[in-house]
Amino acid sequence: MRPARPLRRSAVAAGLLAAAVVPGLPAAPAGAAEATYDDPADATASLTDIRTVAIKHTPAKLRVVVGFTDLRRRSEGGAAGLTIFIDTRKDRRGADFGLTTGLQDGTDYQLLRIRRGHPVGAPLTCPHRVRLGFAGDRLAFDAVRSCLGEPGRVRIGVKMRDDFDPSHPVLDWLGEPRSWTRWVRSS
Ligand SMILES: [Ca+2]
Ligand SMILES: [Ca+2]
Repeated sequence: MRPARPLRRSAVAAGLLAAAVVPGLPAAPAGAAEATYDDPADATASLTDIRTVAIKHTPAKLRVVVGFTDLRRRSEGGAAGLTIFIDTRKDRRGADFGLTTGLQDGTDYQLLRIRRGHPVGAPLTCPHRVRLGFAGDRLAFDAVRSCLGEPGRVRIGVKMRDDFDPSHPVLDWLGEPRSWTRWVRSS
């Protein structure tokens, strides 16, 4: 998978503005290192409809946890996959990194640099991993912060594509298509 087109530097979508900050954490954007977002059941043709996304940005690493309607080890049809776009630099338009992964057991995944909407160079080998939790319908992506150039703040976009029926792929974004979360600062 690769980004289909250059990512625009869009404002946070209305759906994301309504998202809730994790209870018990400071609600103010400045200094907050953790944020969660709900996404509606708006891609019900796919079991991997995106329902929640949680971001945790610490001095050590970035963690993104994506929750789905029903994450299963195997698909009876075509495969589904996920792209997490990671924006780390405001002075470069759009995403600076992208994580692509399948959503079935034993899948491969790749973390790539992105410039002007396109992957560049070989997959990164710095410490990062994707774990699929089928019991909890969750995907967890972790990357050490040095993988991403030690960014002071990050924002992400999340896109799911389900090719269960390849003639009718199902797409689901967190929020509006090509939208971003707010910036999440490292503590
Ligand atoms: Ca959804
Ligand atoms: Ca950028």
